[in-house]
Amino acid sequence: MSSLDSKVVDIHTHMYPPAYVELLESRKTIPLIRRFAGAKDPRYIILPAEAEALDKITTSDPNTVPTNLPGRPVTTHYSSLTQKLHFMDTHGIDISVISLANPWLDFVPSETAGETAKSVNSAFSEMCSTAPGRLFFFATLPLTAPPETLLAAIGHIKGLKYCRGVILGTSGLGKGLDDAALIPVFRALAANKLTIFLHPHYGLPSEVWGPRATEEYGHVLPLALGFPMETTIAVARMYLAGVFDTVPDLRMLLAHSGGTLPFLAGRIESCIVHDGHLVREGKVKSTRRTIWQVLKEQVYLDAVIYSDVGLKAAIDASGVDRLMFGTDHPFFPPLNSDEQGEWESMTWNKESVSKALGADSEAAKAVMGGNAVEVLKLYGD
Ligand code: 5CU
Repeated sequence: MSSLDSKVVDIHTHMYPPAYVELLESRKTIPLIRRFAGAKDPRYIILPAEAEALDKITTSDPNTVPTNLPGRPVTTHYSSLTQKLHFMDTHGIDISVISLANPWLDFVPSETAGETAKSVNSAFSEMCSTAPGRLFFFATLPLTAPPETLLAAIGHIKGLKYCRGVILGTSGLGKGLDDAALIPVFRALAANKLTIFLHPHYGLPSEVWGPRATEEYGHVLPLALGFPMETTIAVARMYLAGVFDTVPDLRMLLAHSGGTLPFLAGRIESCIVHDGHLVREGKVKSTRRTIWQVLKEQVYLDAVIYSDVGLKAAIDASGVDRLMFGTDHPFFPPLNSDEQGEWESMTWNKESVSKALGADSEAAKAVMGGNAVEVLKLYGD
C-alpha cells in the first residue's frame, strides 16, 4: 500500500449490486441483461444502437449462433467485491469510490424508485463496510420518484458513513439539469456536502452517427464522442441557466475530464459575450462569473481521458488541484490479455498523468489520489 500522502484513488469505478443485476435481467427493453446460447457471459445492452442489433438477433433464425453479440459481456467484474479488490490490488489502487453505472435508476417506475434507491444505496453502504478505508461510494438518486421521495433519499444517504456524494446522469427529472425544479435537490446536496459525480449515458441522437455506424463502427462514436458531448451540453445548460450562481456551494465532479468543456470553454464565453439577445436582456454583466471561473470554483474533473494532451487541457481549465484519477472499471476490459491481469484502460490514464505532470511529482501524486482524499474526505475507516 502507498504511504498516507500518496494514496492512489480511483473515483470513477462502477459496481452492480446483485439485486440491480436481477432487475436488469427481468427487463424486456433496454437497459437489460440477456443470455445468449453459446456465449460465456450474459450481455449488458444499454445503448439504442445495441437495441437495434438485439432486435435483429431476436427476429433471426434461432438455430444460428450470432457472431456479433450486442452490448458488452457481464463479467464477474460487474458485481463481485472480491474482483473489485483484486483489480485494485493488481493496479496499486488504495481506495475506490464506487458508483452504480449508467443508466442508474432512470428507467425505474415512479412508485418503486424510492425503495429501489434505498436498497441499492444500502447495498453500496454494506459493500464499503466490508473493506473499511478502501471503499467509499457515490449514491444513486430515485429521479423518477415524487419530489418528497427524492428529497427523502438525500436524507437517507447523508447518514450513510461511506457515502461521499451522488452519481447523476444528465436527464434530471426529464428536462435536463437546467430544470428549475431541480434547484431544491441541488440545494439539499450542497447543504449536505454531497458532491455530484456527473456521468453521461444518453449521448447524441443515433442519426448523428450516420447509417453505417451500427454495422461498421462498433461503439466508438457514441462512447468516444456522444458521451463527452452530452456532459459538455448538460453543464453548459446549467451554466447558462445560472444554476452555479443560484447554488454556490454545489460541487460537481465531471466524468471524462469534463467532456469537451476544457477545450470549448473559450468558445462558450465568446458566444455569450457576442450574443445580442443575452446582452440586451442584461445577462452579460461585467460582474458575471465566467465559465472559466465556475470550472475553477465549483467543478472537479476526473482524469479518465487516456492521453496527456486532453489531461493538460483539463488541468489548464480547472487547476491541478481539481483533477482526480479514475479507471472506468469494469468497462473497457483488455481484449487480448488476461482480465485478471493489467488493464490498459488503467495504465493509459496513469501514464497520461506521469507524462503531463512528471512521474512521482507532487502534482502527479495529487491527481492520482491526494486531491480525492482531500476533496471527498476519504479518511477514517
Ligand atoms: O462501454 C460502455 O458502454 C460504457 C458505459 O456504458 N458506461 C461507462 O461508464 N463506460 C463505458
